[in-house]
Amino acid sequence: MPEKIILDCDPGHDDAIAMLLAHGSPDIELLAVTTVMGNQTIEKVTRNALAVARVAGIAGIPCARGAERPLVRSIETAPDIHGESGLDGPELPEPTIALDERSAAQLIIDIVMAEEPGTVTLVPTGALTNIALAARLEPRIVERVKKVVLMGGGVHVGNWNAVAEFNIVIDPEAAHIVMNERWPLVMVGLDVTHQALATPEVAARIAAVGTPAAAFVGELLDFFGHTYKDAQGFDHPPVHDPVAVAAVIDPAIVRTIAAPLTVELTGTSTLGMTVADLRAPAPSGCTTHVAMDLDVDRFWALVVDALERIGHTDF
Ligand SMILES: [Ca+2]
Repeated sequence: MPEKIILDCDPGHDDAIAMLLAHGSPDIELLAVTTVMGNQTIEKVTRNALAVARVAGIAGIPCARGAERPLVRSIETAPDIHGESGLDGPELPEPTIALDERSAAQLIIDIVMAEEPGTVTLVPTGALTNIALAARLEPRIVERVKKVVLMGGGVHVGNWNAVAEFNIVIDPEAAHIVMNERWPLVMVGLDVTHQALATPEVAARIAAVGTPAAAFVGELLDFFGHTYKDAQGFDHPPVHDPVAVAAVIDPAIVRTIAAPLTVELTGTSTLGMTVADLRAPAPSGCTTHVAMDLDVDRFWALVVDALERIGHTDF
């Protein structure tokens, strides 16, 4: 049985690839796509999500717009990485699917409450604002969700300050809520996503798929590679978000450790740090896990396979 997921994202170059992987994988049933501000404003990332849905050939599932600002703080975006549109590089097609009228948080609640308990996995690849709002608005979702597999954070490493990752630090209060709920949670952070580098060899394998969607990914990676080089000094860009989807497709693709996990909310130099207590053994009943290593070859094989299965889309 494919794993049912809701992808909550802020496209975003790597979010777009996460959407394509989720749609193209035979082991995933994509129930909905929801958006959250982050890489760009909610207007821009929502438009991008709908455009990517067309590129991927995603249809017949709801897509809903979510939070336009963090719970407490002012909005912070990442144009130096994702450009002014949030998805600079390829030309974006006009969306062909309409936005659901519900908020992202409400759509998440409606789906989780309608599906069998223990069957829906939440995959947030942006700030955790929508997930936190949904958990507060309908606390019963916490025991009904199968697990939360999020891209964000890192074990005491950062990309937005010395120890904080972007998705977490732009709404640390939301992350604190999500990480301190009792649902099973896997943090797919920088420790593993910095291993998911789009090398020239990877780009060549994607180009060889030879479809419009694969060419679209190639243009995304080209732009992403330049900004990651300029802004963060990477020779090859880390493609963060699809790693969380891959960890749902095949949990063995990441090596995880059970560890109590929370978020620093008051640090003077460590705001947004994800604090994992790695002192063994983890307390019994610990529901949080951190990913530490990635099977890089298997990861890219899943991405290429998904693109091949998507085949030719019309956009
Ligand atoms: Ca993202």
